[in-house]
Amino acid sequence: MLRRNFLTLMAGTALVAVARPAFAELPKIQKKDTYKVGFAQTESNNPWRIAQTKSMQDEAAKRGWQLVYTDAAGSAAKQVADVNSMIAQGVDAIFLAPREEKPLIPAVMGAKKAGIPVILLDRNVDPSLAKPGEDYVTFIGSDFIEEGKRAAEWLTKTMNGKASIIQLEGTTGSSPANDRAKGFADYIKDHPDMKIVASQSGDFARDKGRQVAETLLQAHPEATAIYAHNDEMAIGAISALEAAGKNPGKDVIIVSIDGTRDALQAIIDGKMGATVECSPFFGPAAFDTLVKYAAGETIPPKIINTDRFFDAANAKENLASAY
Ligand code: GYE
Repeated sequence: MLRRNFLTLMAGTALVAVARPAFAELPKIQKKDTYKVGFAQTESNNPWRIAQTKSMQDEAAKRGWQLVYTDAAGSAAKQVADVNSMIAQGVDAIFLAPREEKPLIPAVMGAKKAGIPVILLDRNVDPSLAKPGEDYVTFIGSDFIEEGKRAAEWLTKTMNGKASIIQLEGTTGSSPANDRAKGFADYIKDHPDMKIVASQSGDFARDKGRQVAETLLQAHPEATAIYAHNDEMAIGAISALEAAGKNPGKDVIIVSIDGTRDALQAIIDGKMGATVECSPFFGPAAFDTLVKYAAGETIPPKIINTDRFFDAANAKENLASAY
């Protein structure tokens, strides 16, 4: 009996040790002419995701690489399973857009254990649980804290330092939702009349954003501004305002993030104030980074995209090239 307990305990210990090999090195990748790579997408319910997927597929086609593409359909658990299936298919490397910061850690560690390098695209994982240069190669994406700050700065100026703000948050537990909230809050801290009166997740989705905005506007009819963590929720908020008999762009000022075609059109129509660009075009940078890594070059822990800013001054001239 005792011995059996001891053996079970040992088996359990061994399992834990295997799940997070503390000292194992970042997997290497051989230099080859073409690769078979995986791209694990989070969901495809918005123009940003569709543009990102197309950018990856176009780049793979251009280089003649094989792309194993999966769509987690909004489920972190499915995304972990998708990565496991890529590992089983023996891909050379995995591009992962981790839907949430913590639940995707097992996927990153599983690939590392299997000797397959991972490059994180657009979203990050919890930095205390997995590290660039150790557990995955690097993170390529925008500076979400900066995006939140830029949105807050524009809103503060436009509202002359006074606003009752409804915040529509992105997917709970995702790095852009966490950091866009933080950047915005950090900026308005120094402006005491800029107040967030309500804040709730709309899961980065248009219809969820509309529903949440509807509820929050009923509870806070005094709101004079909406800060949405992405354009899809901002467009949802426009519908909610109109349904409530309010005039978006006049009664309530909207600022958000992404730079989609619909958002630029809403700016041109005067319904939305501004949007901070967050580029979804990752293909060239993602594939270039893998090639450099295979060549033995040192890859920085973060590769940050440069993003523009759209408002009434430049929305029109950028509409045709928007996604
Ligand atoms: O803003 C949003 C998408 O992770 C940066 O996710 C990305 C965000 C983007 O669904 O529209």
